[in-house]
Amino acid sequence: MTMIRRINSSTDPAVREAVRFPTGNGDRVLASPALAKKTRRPQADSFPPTMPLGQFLFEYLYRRGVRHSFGLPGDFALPTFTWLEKSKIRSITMTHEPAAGFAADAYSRINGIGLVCVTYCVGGLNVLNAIAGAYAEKSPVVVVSGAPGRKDREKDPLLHHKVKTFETQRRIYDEVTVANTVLLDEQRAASEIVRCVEACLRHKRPVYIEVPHDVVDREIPITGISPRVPEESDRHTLEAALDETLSLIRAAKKRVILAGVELARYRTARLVVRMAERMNIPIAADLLSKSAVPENHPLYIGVYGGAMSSDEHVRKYVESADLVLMLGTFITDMSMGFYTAKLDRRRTVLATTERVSVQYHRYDSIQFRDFLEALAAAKIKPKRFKHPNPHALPKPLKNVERSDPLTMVDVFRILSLHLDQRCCVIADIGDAIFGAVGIRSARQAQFIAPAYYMSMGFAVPASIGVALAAKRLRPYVLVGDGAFQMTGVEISTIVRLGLNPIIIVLNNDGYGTMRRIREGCFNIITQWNYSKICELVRGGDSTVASTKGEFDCALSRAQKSDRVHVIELKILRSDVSDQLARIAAEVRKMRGSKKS
Ligand SMILES: Cc1ncc(C[n+]2csc(CCOP(=O)(O)OP(=O)(O)O)c2C)c(N)n1
Ligand SMILES: [Mg+2]
Repeated sequence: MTMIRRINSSTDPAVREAVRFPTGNGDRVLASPALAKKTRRPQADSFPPTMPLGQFLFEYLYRRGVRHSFGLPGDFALPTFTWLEKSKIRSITMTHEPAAGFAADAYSRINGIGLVCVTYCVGGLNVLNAIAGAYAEKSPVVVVSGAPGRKDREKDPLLHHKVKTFETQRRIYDEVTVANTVLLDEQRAASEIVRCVEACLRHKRPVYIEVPHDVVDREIPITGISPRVPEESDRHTLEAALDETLSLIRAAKKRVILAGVELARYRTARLVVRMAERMNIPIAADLLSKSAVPENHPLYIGVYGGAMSSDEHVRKYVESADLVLMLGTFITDMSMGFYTAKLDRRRTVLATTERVSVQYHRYDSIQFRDFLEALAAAKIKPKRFKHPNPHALPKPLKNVERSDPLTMVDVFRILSLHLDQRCCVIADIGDAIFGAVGIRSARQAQFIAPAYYMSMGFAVPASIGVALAAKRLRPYVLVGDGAFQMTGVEISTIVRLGLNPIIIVLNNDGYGTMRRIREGCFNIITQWNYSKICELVRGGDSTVASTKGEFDCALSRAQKSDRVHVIELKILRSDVSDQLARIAAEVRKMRGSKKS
């Protein structure tokens, strides 16, 4: 029987670490009092009455926490890039805009806000998919796009990079942003910039700022910076939602918290950990929120996602609980294991920044943080529970198995053995992300993946965003051969910046995930000699591994070095992780296709 009331007194160093950093990657970085103070909403009188537009734009972004920009210039954007260069923000030129978008997305998840700078349409529309992903998964990215000038637009000419009208790009961005603007009016430019940046920070979603090249140098009046008016919960609604939730918690025999991704985005994981500790409630995560709550916390039980759960014990525990507290959770087909999750509304409380639902009752006008704070402060008698998998940590590698061929299951096990709190695992789409559900480190490694939008090509560029946002984290990229062929050349930027991620290419000769669902020639890709990429970009080291021992040695060697490492793993075409095997079977059933 497990009974954990206080963990602060633990003698286990791993547990003490969890107590110090109880809130997932985002919190740790912004929890730095110095940065939090520097990034407070600026006062109106801290700016001169007028400034050149470009100077104000990047100064405001800097004061709101942006330290790096990812992108690629173009003629319409050159004057904007010149202001960026003069600012305190470091500009990182990437090989291709989609990669800039993924890097900025990962950076924003950790830093709390990020920036992409591109040129009109050819750049802006290239980065669109990554920004759509940032919208879907709530990542606060500011997109600044250079654009044709005010004068250029007068007679509606056919100008290079224009698609249909001069409004086309902004209108497309309307679908993937919470605020957008074209800075054609100098009088309103400052207040428009402030409106967009503040919306990005408030909603944790992308915004779009279009900067005509002949306006960016103009002197603009600095207006529109007003102090933040905090949004408040309706007191009576909050009390009613709380009463109903607490009576369910009191009555429940078996309770569990499903910690969601909004806990990381809104820096509120520590409230949920506190609540769990006071009430002695076990915590599960989902794929999108993995690592938001420390995985080495004694109350943590693993990743839940129906058939995609980290193990059957977690699945059974969550599905047999009579109360599931879903806090900050996105209920997506992916995180619910393609509808294999069994959670019915009668036994759930769902609290997000958008709503609080207790069983079938829905409460509006409640601030997420207020609800969590009230729960964390509530008095509830702790209940004993039986930890479903107290020995979930990976088994050490034995000497006798070192020469065995490497399987996907072992990839995640061996990697887990090498991780600690200085590591951030970034998983791309493919078996990299499905298998990563099973990563469990004894020492609180971080985890990032586009686990809802699921766009391939995320991980290698994201490692640049992670490395720049949190210098003390070393990225460990897990990427399939297919996804690597999309954005792997970003290693070129990694080498130029002197960063040192460890990039693990899972080479199973093609689109393994697709093959599991439906076989066809469309799943064939060209076999590359992945380890030669270091020669191409003229930097880093590489290894090829096909046994467990070789992978283990390659990781140790990479960890000792300060350069980027590419480890190519030779995986059998037919081999997949347990999670992918289960999920693919479900999808085949749903879609009626056969695996050959
Ligand atoms: C941008 C994008 N295009 C296509 C897909 C569909 N898709 C999902 S997994 C996958 C195959 C991934 O292949 P690979 O990277 O080799 O990983 P594996 O499945 O072999 O582990 C494809 C094509 C996607 N998710 N994103
Ligand atoms: Mg593959």
